[in-house]
Amino acid sequence: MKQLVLLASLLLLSWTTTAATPEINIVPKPLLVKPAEGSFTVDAKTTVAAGPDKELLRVGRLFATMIEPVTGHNLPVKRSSANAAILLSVNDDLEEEEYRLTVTPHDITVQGGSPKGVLYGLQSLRQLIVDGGGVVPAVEISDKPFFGYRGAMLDVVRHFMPVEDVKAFIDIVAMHKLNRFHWHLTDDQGWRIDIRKYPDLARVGSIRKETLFGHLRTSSEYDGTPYGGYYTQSEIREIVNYAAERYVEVIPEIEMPGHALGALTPYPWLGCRGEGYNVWTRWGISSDVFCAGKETTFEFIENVLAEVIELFPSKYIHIGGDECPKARWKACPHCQQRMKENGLQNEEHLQSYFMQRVEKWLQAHGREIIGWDEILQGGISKTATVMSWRGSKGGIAAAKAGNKAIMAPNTHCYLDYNQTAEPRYEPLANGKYLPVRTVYALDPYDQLTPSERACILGVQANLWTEYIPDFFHAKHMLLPRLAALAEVGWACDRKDFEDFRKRMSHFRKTYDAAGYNYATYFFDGKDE
Ligand code: TNX
Repeated sequence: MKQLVLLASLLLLSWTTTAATPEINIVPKPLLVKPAEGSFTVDAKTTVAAGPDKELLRVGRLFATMIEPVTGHNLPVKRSSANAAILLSVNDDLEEEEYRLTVTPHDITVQGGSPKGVLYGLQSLRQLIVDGGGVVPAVEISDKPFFGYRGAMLDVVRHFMPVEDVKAFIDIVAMHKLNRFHWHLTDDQGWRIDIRKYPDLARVGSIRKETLFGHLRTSSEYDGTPYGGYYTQSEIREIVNYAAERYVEVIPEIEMPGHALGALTPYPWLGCRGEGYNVWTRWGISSDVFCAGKETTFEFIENVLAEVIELFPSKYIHIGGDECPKARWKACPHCQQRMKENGLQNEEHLQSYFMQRVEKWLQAHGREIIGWDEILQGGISKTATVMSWRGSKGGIAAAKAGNKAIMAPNTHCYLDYNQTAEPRYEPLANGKYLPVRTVYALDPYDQLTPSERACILGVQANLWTEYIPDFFHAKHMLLPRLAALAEVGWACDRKDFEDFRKRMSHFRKTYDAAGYNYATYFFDGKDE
């Protein structure tokens, strides 16, 4: 009996000690978390020591501004300091994006395989600081991402986002430990990047006469107000730098051969009919596309891309390839002639010719292409990377063919879709239903053998903005679903939805501290 009582009290003791250990709640879920005794308080007296590395000094300063809402002032960041409490360093034994975060009652050390890894460690620390109001539980964390490509796309065509908003989007991307910003810059509803050789792209192609009011399926009302906006080359450089400082690579998308009215309107010779184009005022898919027969089209595209690669140092350039109706090509003598000369059996093969020709040009200039999954139709080169959007099947087919693929299926990654099953309580959105749970459930390796899995570079969330008029609303669509996608990308091997739900109730405090507008359906249990 005595023994039993002893056992019971021992059990109780161990239960109470575990219960007393403060929880470590970080999104995306870290690889290893080892709680320890005690805590460290970050306050106005805390200093950061970054060592001799200039880059770490910069990362330290970035961190200081991120936690300002909690500390109330910008923590001093120094090379070394006797009373430094947060110590940053690069540890060459770690992988580039890997980090180790150790909190003891005396200090906090953040080691990364590179300054990028250190920043990821600091993003985790930021969450702990916010969650505890400055009191950080002692802990040892070892963490690294599952996928190398973790992206988010922003469509600035359907609705234009000013430079400051694009920067805020990049901050959000970095906060979620994502590392790619796919920037959708051209489409039927506008051309948003200044190209020096073709000034009318920005001057004329960026403006539409008016915009559809309401939903595409039910409305034929227009707002009667001209709408436009574009980025100058110096603004583009500023944004690319801003992203690079947060270890986010910007991948520009220049759409072709479809979604091209932004270019055809100022330069009608780019289309098969050669006249009668207007920057679109509706959403959807226009049947007017780049003419694939005329040499002048390719000359134009190469000249545009020559300026694009000057502005964007990214390894990949996205060249679209989606939703290209073939009606104009069927009726175009130039396109038909091109098909005959090149032995192309049908218009799908002509599209394939188009994409492969542009890919070759980019390759000759040291870049690789990404295209939407339609680039599989009519044949694809070995070197193209497929972005799967019409479900996962395009990505699966690409991986089975040995092509690299990025999973961004609309079934899981389209953050323009509704967030609840009751759209009437939500602002106007696309209409399809995509709650946090479904984003979280994405399995990027679905139906793939271990060797095919190596072709999956990672995942991406897409924010199309037909129904997103401004960045305030964009945040409502992004957050918290982007966190679910981030966990798929970072912690695919350790997903657990109920655990995610619990951690999110803490992570939302970091959204609050940053002043972000986010959707609350998921937190209130109202999204399913
Ligand atoms: C499909 S995804 C599109 C976009 C739309 C989106 C709306 C893709 C490659 N094309 O042009 O904005 O659906 O959800």
